[in-house]
Amino acid sequence: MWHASILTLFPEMFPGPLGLSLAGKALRDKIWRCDARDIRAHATDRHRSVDDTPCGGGAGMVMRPDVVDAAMDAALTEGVPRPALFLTPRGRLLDQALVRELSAGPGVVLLCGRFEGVDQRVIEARGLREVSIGDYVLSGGEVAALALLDACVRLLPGVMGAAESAEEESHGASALLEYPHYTRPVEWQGRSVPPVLLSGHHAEVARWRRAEAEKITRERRPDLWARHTGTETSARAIAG
Ligand code: 6GU
Repeated sequence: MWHASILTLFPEMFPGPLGLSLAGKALRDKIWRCDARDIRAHATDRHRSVDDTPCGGGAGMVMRPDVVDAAMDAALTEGVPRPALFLTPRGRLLDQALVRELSAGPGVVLLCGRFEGVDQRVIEARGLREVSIGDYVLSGGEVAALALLDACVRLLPGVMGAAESAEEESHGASALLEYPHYTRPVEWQGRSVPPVLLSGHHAEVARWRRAEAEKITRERRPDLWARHTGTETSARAIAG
């Protein structure tokens, strides 16, 4: 069973929305396990403190290395060794390549930061991989952890349908953005479904979708487009 341990000051936030829908079904099917742990359970003083003022001064509070380390120890004694990640806006951006790597392994231990941060020494001592889910600031790592877990769980064997899995595989690291989708009614509020989609010509439909996916990727994500064209070029070179 893929095993997620989450170290947080708000364990009630898990599994949260992941207890519903696809991930919730997978939880009930014992495809994965969601083990939320309260960092505060590892506090040692009579005030149960998990944070302290920053050395050097400044605003906010910093999570104590000894408390975080004890929480990590407790999580890692369960089952097989797993990669430990610290969710922070200063981390490396999460992408589908890292999601695939984590999903293919035994699970993850996720440290959710609150306050201004976590003492640098425990990040280094534990070799925590620092990961961010995007260039904006959340009030804590919990919502980011939920996003990461959702992305990993949907790739676990038995979670998605075979069709979606095959689709995922074919995209590889050089995904284009999706082409636009349409369904009935064919005419709605004066807007029509593009006629090619009603033509029954499968090859033309595929060509149209490809062109639309390329157009939207070029317009919205020049970074993805550059990576895509680069990969296409090297794939052709390898194929000779
Ligand atoms: Cl991982 N944490 C926080 N607090 N904010 C974020 C984030 C993580 N990723 C993007 N914004």
